[in-house]
Amino acid sequence: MSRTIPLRTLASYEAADAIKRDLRFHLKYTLGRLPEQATPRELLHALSLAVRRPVMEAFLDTEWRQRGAKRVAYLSMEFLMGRALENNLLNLGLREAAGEALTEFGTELDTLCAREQDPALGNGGLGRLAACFLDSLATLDLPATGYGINYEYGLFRQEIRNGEQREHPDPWLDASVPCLIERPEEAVLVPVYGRIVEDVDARGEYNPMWLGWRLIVGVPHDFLVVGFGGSTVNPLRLFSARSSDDFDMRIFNSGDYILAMQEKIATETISKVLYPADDIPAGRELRLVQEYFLVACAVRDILRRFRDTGAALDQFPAKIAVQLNDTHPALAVAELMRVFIDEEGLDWERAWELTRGAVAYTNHTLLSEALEKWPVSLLEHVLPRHLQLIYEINRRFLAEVDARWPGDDARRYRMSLVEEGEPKQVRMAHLAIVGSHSVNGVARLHSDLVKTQLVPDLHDMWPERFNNKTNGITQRRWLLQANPALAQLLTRVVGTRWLTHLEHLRRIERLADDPGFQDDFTAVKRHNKERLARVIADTTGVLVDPSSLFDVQIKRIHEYKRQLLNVMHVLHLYRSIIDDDVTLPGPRTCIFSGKAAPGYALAKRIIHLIHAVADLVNHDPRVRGQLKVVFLPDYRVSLAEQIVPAADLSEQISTAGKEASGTGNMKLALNGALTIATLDGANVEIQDEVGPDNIFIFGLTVAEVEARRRRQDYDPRQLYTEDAALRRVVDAIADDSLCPRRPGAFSEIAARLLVGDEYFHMADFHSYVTTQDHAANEFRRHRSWTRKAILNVARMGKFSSDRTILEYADEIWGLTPVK
Ligand code: 26Q
Repeated sequence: MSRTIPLRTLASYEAADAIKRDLRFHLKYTLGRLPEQATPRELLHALSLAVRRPVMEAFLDTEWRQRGAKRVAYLSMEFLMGRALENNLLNLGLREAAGEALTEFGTELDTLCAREQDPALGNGGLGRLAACFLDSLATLDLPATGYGINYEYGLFRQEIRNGEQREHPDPWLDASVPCLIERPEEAVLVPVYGRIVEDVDARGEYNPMWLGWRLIVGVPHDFLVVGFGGSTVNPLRLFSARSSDDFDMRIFNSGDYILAMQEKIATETISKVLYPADDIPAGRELRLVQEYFLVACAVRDILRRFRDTGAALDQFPAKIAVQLNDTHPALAVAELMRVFIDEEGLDWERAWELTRGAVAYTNHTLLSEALEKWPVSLLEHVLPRHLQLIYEINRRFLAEVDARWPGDDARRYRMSLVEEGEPKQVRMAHLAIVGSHSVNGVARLHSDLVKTQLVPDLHDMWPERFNNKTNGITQRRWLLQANPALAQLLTRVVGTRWLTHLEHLRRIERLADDPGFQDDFTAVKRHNKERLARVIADTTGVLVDPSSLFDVQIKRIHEYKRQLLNVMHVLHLYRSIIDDDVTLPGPRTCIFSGKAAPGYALAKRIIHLIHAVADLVNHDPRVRGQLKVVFLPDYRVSLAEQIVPAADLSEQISTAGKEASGTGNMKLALNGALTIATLDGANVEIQDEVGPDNIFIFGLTVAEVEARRRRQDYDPRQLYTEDAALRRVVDAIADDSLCPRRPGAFSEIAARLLVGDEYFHMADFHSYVTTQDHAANEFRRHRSWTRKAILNVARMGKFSSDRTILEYADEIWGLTPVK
């Protein structure tokens, strides 16, 4: 007879009691409710407040311990944190205790946690990476502050109406957010606009004055990031833009009340909304002001902290590492120079040494259209002094280029920070690279392409600056929190060490063929698929079969990510069933989720197309349940947490050379999905880790894509003519049968495929279909599939963001843990 093991320690009973006590306290004295009358929303609020006690204790203790230690400032326009409460409970080891404390309120912890709104202060991969990094930094006891903007409106909410995306505002601050602590005492002042008056100082040295600026107040709000184990709690410092009362009073006093109010509103607009595009940078003045606002607030906060330590200014790079999450905060280079020169009175060489010594830059994209450039005229209008400094940085830089390659005007032209043309623009990636001591890509392949394709001239000049840091994800959120059933199974077999040492999961390799373990693993997957099937039924009304192959593509909608190739495959399966009487190896459920940038018309068309195909396939009785297509609206972190654990097949099918890394690929594989992928981004390294037998690779390689582009002989129409299956699919998109009431709705999509097909859908179609067919057959060999899935989980150790962060800390930041 097996005896139940007493899992709960005395400490956990005490913890439950403490939470219960604080929960009652906050219900009564913060929210004014008797426990019996509390609504679920109030309970959630009170529980979040109760959890603040241990969080604050650890935070204050962390600040004390970290004083004087070197710190990284992680500057990012986006942080996609996801829900905080459950994550904090798990990292504090209080999840059980909180569940226990809630029993007397007749509520389940899960239901309560599910009511929390996602803070969606990011678009996608880049923002979520920043959030995983903060989790790892705190878990590894590394001193770090995240710096970002406290957008009043996060990424828009997506609604689907008649198959099309509609955007709605996401006023996440409407509900009181107990995870944010306002710090009005630490507000900073930021000047923008105005003009430069040339002048000389008492010693006769050039001393320009920046006059007539408008003043913005940056009010910090700390979002506390609890590391696993709860000993280190680091701040994510988010700034809200407020107008300066002192400043506005001058206008109020001059009698123009309306003008004063207008100025106030304009200022507060700066932190109003996150730009919802992650492709073509909107060259909008408001975005530039947002970027500068972040940089200026962060730099002031960094320097205030630095001065508090009493260290001399030449210690700056020894005490501070500034990491730029893409070029969005690249103005930090100019801002640091401005502060060092104009405010601290350093000479240029010294200021440059301190700046370059501290700053490092991460690149996240190779798409040339996605590289940030700002018109010189706009910079001059918004940041006149910074433009002067950028010109001086460029003058000195080009002098170095001339010295190294005399007379090579073409090179000089390519390398300049300023792109000649109409309009003249500043290349932010060049500014970031010239002003940094480290430049990294986010996967091995990507980092190589940064060197050879994106900025080969800069790499020629400073090869030692360039390095790779392959992305990672935190297993605490993406396995422990998202997939409790699998987490429990793994812990039963190998213990809890994987929570901080993901490579420890290697130990389940020996069980990959063990029938008992396989059955448990299968039961977990089944459980997660049933859970997702309920979500699908509730949100879309479509009933799906949990024993079908769950084929999942979840990410932003983009041409280069090729959701369209996936849809083409679905149409191919459908037509084969209907026209050719084909029977699939087994039923398949194709699951899509993702948002399109509101201004990206073609991406929105693709969402519409997915819905049209879903409508067709799901309602045709001839399909006999072999194929279902669903689109889950409003993709966000909390929805990903429900989809990822239930996936069998992970779609990572970007055109080779376009996806910098991808991180969804890692989340899905860690949760036991097999990957169907091109050799792009981190997929290459995932294959290295799991082995070629445990992943489905297809399609053109980077070299093959490049060869076709170079030869300029890619002819999608020829493929259309020669391949009957492909022709049938393209015709189905083109011929209006999918949109009888909206003739022509998809004709542009078909036209793109036939003319140009920039992302090589047509070229990869055949290889993709063949590989999908292979995957479907493999899925029916249940034992062998499960073995592969287990090996995927076992071999994801490299893709923990803990590993990534340790590399950044050792090789870029020179940071050591403070325990
Ligand atoms: C820039 C200027 C103006 C407005 C918007 C933007 C903007 C905003 C967001 C440009 C790009 C982004 C986001 C990019 C992004 O998410 N890139 C992804 O980064 C991930 C983390 O490194 C990678 O895994 C993905 O491959 C990459 O696409």
